[in-house]
Amino acid sequence: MKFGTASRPVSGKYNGDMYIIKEFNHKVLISVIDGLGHGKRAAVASSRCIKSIEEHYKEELAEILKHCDNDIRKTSGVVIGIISIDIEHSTISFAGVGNISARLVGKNPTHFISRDGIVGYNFPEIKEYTYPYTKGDTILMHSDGISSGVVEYPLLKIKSQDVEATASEILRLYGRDNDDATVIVAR
Ligand SMILES: [Mn+2]
Repeated sequence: MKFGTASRPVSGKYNGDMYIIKEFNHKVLISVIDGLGHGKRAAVASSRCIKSIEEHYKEELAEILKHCDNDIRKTSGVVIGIISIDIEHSTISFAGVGNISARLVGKNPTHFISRDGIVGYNFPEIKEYTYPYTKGDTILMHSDGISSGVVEYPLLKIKSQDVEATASEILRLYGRDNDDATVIVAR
């Protein structure tokens, strides 16, 4: 798979938005994390969550999220979305807590659904959704620093344009000027 990523803080040097991508055993894990608020506190929460995922990324999505929740209890918390693609079995799974948007653009378009809550503070029961994944389907994942107007971004570009170009363009066109913002495009 190819991955296009774009991320920037609202201001200053600390970005509360972070992401992680892991490829292993014919699987791909993609996660976007948004630390509550912004600045250093948000960045500390997100980076501890990344560390937790680094230690547990081969586990089930619900387990990964539970580890994050346990490991970042002393921080201000994060919202998170995680996608797992199983290349061998042609499936895509999603689990999320809070406001991270994840869409599958392709043969069977899907907008994944997150549970309300905050990882590290108010952790909900996790629900994992699994759908078919066809080679060439594109995943668009972003934090709420990207405005909802992004639904008007042309599907044709999401499906066929270079993933790096798409991620940069979406951040430039739809990045809100009052929040950290992150976009991942994967195909
Ligand atoms: Mn945000």
